[in-house]
Order: sequence, then C-alpha cells, then structure tokens
Amino acid sequence: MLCMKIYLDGQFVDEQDAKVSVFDHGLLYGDGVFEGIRLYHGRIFRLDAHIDRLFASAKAIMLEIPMSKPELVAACCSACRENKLADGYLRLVVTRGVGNLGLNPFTCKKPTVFIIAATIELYPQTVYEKGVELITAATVRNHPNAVNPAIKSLNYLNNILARIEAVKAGTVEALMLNGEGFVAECTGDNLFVIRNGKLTTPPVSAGALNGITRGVVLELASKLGLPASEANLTRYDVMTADECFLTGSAAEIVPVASLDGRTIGTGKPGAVTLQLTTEFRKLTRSEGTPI
Ligand code: PXG
Repeated sequence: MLCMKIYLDGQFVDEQDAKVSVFDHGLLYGDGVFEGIRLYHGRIFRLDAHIDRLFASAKAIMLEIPMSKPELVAACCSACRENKLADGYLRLVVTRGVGNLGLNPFTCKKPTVFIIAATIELYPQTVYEKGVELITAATVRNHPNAVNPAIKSLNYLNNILARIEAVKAGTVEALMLNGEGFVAECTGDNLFVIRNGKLTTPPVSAGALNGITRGVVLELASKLGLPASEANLTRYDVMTADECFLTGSAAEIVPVASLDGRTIGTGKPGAVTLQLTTEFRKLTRSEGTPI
C-alpha cells in the first residue's frame, strides 16, 4: 500500500513521521475527542453533522478546538485528496495536547489535531447476509453523569471492555445496558428494533451516542412513512422484536440475528431492515461534501 499522508497540526506528513508526544494527554488520559467519518464516491457523508458533533463533544470536555468548522471541513477534504481516496474512512482526532504528567488539562497549551484518511475494513459480508449474533455485555454503560456516552471522547474503555466480552464469546458486537438495565446501544453502533412496522431506538439519555447513521435512519423512516420513535428498551424488547439492526458510520446498517441465543424474528435480515439498507445506500451514493 502507498504511504499514507496524515494531516497533523496544519501539515501533511508521511505516516511514519506522524507522531505525537508521550506527554500528549490524549495518550496519557484519553483526554480528547474524535469522529469516524465515511467517504463515498469522492464525497464525505454528513461531514457537517460530524463536525458539529465533534465541536459539541469538545465543548462538553472544555476543549477549545484551535480551528474553525470551515477549516476542519477543508482539512478533511484535503486529507482525502492528498491520499487520492474516493471511498474510505476518516478518523478526525483532537487531543488535549502536550502537558505535564498531572491530570490538570490546563497545563496543555495547544490541542493536537490529526486526520487519518484510510481505506476501511468493513464487517465481513456474511454479517450483512446472516446478521450478527449479539450477546449482552456484563459491562454496564458509563453513567451519563460520569463520562457521558454522548461525548465521543478518546476514553473508550467502557466500550472496549464490552467489546472484549463480545470477542471472547465468539461474536463481533455486544449489547450494552445502562445502570437502570435499559438498552443503551452496542459498543460501536446504535441499535433499532422493529415491531409491527414501527421503529424504536433508545434515547440519547439512555446512554446512546447521538449517531449520525442513527439520525439518517430516523430521517429515512420519516420519508418512507414508517413510524419511528425514541424509547427505553429492555433485553426482552430486543429478543422479541420482529427485526433488529445496528447503525454506524463504519457498519452502515447491520441486521441482528439473535441476542443471547434467542433468534430475533426469522433470524434473517428483515424486510424493513433491507428496505432501509437500500435507501441508505442510495443516499450515500447521491449526497455528501465533494472533496
Ligand atoms: N455508538 C458508539 C459508541 C460509537 O462509537 C456509533 C454509535 C455510531 O455512530 P455514527 O455517528 O458513526 O453513526 C459509534 C461510532 C470502530 C468504530 O472501529 C466505531 C465507531 C467509532 C469509532 C470506531 O468500529 N462508531
């Protein structure tokens, strides 16, 4: 593969030269924010929404991004052009920057900004054909008053601990419940269930990320005349749904075949899931910020 050009603090550097300090609080404490963004056919999908969420995450952790929104949009576009990418995945990261060894973020004078524009490793095709087999993680979602899961921070251990459970159980994703026992989301994807033609997804207040793909699916549902709402869900609601699917920028729309060994619906990708997938793919082919 050709050497990737990484955007790092205002410049493009070869990947072997793209290094951050061991004193960067992004590394020392997971102190920072990020976005994972898709590029389809030379257009960045929902870039403005990702940039808005990045700024919201940064605000929540009192991190001042040293660039304006239009500057970040321009940097994302250049990162794709520099790497001659037409389809791929952007990882946009803003860390607290270099400081001393103490927790105090105010010792960090300048946030580090980098953008990796790469090709993407998707879930295997069988996952889209057969659906994922979910397990419920014993690791509970972070309480919103601790590290709010709505913040897309570099502090992903909560999700990683649950992902370890999934992998050890021989699958790719795990369902995460919040402290009250309601469904939050999966480790890197939002969740929807369908019952009697009606879509339901947990509210952000249940510990879900305000996913960009989740938002697109809610828009598509409204366009298609499918009733959709946000409501608390239990494991029972997932197990007994007619259909269930996950959403994420990397995953797009992934059917769920089972939860903890209970087959959901027919166990095959359902009609509504397939219809939404078709409509989602039409959108990714037809809109986006040209690079
Ligand atoms: N929930 C969580 C916890 C996420 O991290 C999503 C939902 C989906 O959101 P979007 O906006 O993408 O529709 C995410 C984002 C990975 C990976 O390597 C996945 C995400 C982020 C970073 C890495 O699988 N998903």
